[in-house]
Amino acid sequence: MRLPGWYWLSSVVAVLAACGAGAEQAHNLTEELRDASAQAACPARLEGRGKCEGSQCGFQLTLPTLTLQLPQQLGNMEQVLKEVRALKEAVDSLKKSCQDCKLQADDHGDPGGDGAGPAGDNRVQELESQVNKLSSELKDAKDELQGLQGRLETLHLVNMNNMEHYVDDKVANLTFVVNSLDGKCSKCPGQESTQSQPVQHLIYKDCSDYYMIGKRSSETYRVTPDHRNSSFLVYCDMETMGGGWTVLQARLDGSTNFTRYWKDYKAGFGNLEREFWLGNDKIHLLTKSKEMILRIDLEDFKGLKLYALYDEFYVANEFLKYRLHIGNYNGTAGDALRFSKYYNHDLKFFTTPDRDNDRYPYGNCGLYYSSGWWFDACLSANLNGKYYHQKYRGVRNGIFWGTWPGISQAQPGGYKSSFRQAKMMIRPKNFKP
Ligand SMILES: *[C@@H]1O[C@H](CO)[C@@H](O)[C@H](O)[C@H]1NC(C)=O
Ligand SMILES: *[C@@H]1O[C@H](CO)[C@@H](O)[C@H](O)[C@H]1NC(C)=O
Ligand SMILES: *[C@@H]1O[C@H](CO)[C@@H](O)[C@H](O)[C@H]1NC(C)=O
Ligand SMILES: *[C@@H]1O[C@H](CO)[C@@H](O)[C@H](O)[C@H]1NC(C)=O
Ligand SMILES: *[C@@H]1O[C@H](CO)[C@@H](O)[C@H](O)[C@H]1NC(C)=O
Ligand SMILES: [Ca+2]
Repeated sequence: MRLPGWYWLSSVVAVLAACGAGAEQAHNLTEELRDASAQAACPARLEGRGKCEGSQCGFQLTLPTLTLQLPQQLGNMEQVLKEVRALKEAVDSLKKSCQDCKLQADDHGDPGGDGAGPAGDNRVQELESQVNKLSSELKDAKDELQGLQGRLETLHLVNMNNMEHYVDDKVANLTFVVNSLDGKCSKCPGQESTQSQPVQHLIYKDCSDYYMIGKRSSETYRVTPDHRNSSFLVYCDMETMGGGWTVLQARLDGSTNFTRYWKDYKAGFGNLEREFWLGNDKIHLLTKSKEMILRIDLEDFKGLKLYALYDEFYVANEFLKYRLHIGNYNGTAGDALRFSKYYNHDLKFFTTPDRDNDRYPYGNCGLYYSSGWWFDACLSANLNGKYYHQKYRGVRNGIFWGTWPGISQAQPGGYKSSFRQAKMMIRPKNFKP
């Protein structure tokens, strides 16, 4: 009997060979950077210097009259290096578990096992050498850049984002391969349960992944919900109801203007530590990557705090105008997103003052209510309304939650109540704190 794992392994290594081309292509960043779309904005070139021998491969930075600004990007390289080192450890442990596996197979005198075992072993070694190579090249590149920094600090630099995306992508790809290999390889036939030891998560898709590795402080973390896209920072709430929440939106003092255009809501705006909208593209990626629940926390100026929980939450992509999907409601604040037959934000498109996708035929709800939101015709909730520091009169364009105590008794021309705080955050449905 042959070990099915080894067969599988060989196809994975084929994939790896392509991405291991990563290790080779890293020699030739020139090519990668040329491909990148942002290249037009990047007059500088980073290229392999001469022939690359073994893992020693220098980088040369060619600068016309330009721009350098390294520190932040160097920080990112540091991060990548760390990830590559962690990958290397994962490969080491994989290698070990595969060896153990092979010994075990030999013990059982598996007749068909000969050849397959050692071949698999070689492939893990190959994997290891690819990781080593990538790691040392990254280190060279980093040293080189650090060396340059002194000389170039008066200049303004290079759009390093291309390189960052490129490297991120390679690391994500390697990680994916290592993680999948682990699932197959660490299980020896006949010894499924005792042997397997999950490889440490190397890609954090959202805040719950940070929670799982023991992070308990509420602050910003870098997440990669989809390894084909670049990673980005999010604010994690590690305290509310068990923690692990990725915050999508926060209002607390009116410091950020939420009357914004489509492109702003798409990319996100504000300050992650204070008030912000994370951005519709990011929200889409986060909610696509795992099944999420939504929690909304609200507080009024009397100090009343209530919440709403939706057991599903998904935001479609831009092509589908970031259409909202919410599940069943639970909580204390009332189901204002699905208020009635006539006011229902579920399954509505996103509307901004410059992009009318709402159900109101005579005008743009986003323009009238000064915000970007999944307007119906028009609203029973709007957490992106204006921040009023006290009750106000006129158009109800403040932060609004239609099921809030007392709100329905308000007179049409009278005062409207306002909110001190609002927050929207998500967490995987299957998360158990
Ligand atoms: C890894 O990269 C290779 C080549 O770039 C690609 O063909 C492959 O699909 C990638 N694998 C994953 C899991 O993205
Ligand atoms: C890198 O890519 C460029 C452009 O495709 C090519 O001309 C050059 O020969 C490559 N260099 C190496 C070392 O492969
Ligand atoms: C917010 O931005 C909008 C659009 O640019 C502008 O009209 C409005 O005056 C701003 N509000 C505040 C309070 O700055
Ligand atoms: C993810 O990639 C797609 C396609 O390249 C792009 O349109 C989108 O803006 C990216 N999202 C983020 C959050 O970077
Ligand atoms: C709502 O949440 C509470 C507290 O978590 C739980 O006890 C209750 O069963 C939930 N109700 C529904 C309808 O899911
Ligand atoms: Ca309309």
